[in-house]
Amino acid sequence: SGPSLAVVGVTGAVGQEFLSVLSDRDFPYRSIKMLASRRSAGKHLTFQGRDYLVEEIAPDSFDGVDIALFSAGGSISKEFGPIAVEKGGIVVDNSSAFRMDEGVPLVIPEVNPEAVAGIRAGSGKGALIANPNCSTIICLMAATPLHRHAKVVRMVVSTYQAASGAGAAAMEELVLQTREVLEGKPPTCNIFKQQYAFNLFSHNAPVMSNGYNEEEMKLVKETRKIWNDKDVKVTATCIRVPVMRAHAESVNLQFEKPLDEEKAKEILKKAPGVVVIDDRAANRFPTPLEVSNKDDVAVGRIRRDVSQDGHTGLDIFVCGDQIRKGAALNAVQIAEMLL
Ligand code: 11C
Repeated sequence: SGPSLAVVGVTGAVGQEFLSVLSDRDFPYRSIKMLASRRSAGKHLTFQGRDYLVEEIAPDSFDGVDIALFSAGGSISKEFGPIAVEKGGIVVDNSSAFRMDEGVPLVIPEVNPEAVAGIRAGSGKGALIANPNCSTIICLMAATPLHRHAKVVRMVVSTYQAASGAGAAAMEELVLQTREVLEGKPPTCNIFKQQYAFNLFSHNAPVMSNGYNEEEMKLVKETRKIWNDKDVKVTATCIRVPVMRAHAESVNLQFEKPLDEEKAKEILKKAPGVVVIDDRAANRFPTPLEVSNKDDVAVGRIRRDVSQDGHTGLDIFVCGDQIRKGAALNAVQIAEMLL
């Protein structure tokens, strides 16, 4: 029993993680279709002890599908998302294709679950729901509990983003380059067109006319939509670092009301999906490695911003698994709310 599922982009890094998360959380389903582009169709994969053929995505793939988890890139989402919806399915889309569309909920279950109120799987009424960008999810998991308490008026985000955000091929290239550099060979630069191992660089998303890259503007726009606050001021600088699968973010917050660091720590300790790692004496704070393959986002370096008067400013440092909470886990949590 349970809904009929489809996983679109099942052979990708996020697609594979969808399967792990569905399994880990005992997500109920009566059938599951494994879908991918022509390149990956025809492969076999094992899920929960059963063999599945990966089918090429086509319009009739969505006949009878109640929930479709999409992570196969924006163009596949644009082409097939509306078809799945028309056939009465609910699409939880991990691409940026529909995030800013009016009427499409952009959801982090711990932050704005109310955005999916009234959407039910199996009702025959299709809907699109967007999964936010990974940097936004990880940032807002930590910033929102504080925002609820003292209202954020301005947020400055600096990211240290992992290879996984650019897909499985980027992760493989980081390993390859590291080996090549250590062996004194020129590194293979297919994905980012520059040396990634032992280096870092501005995020690879296209740079826009205002000088921000698209990744940075996603943090600005998605935060406003998720918080339903068009006035919150957000600025961001996004950097790719040679880390495998978890993003780190430095977040500077300015509040409307005072919020001291002890209270902030107390709030974050109680926040669902958040763990506090903040041991000043031992200089122990969150690291990407520590949160890799974990569900929770880790927060530390919780301290008063000495550049702001009174107690209206805080600095925090957040780490979260990009493939899990930044993508697959968040999408599956959304799907759970539809049951
Ligand atoms: C990254 N956040 O880490 C990006 C990748 O809008 O879903 C995902 C882009 C998106 O590079």
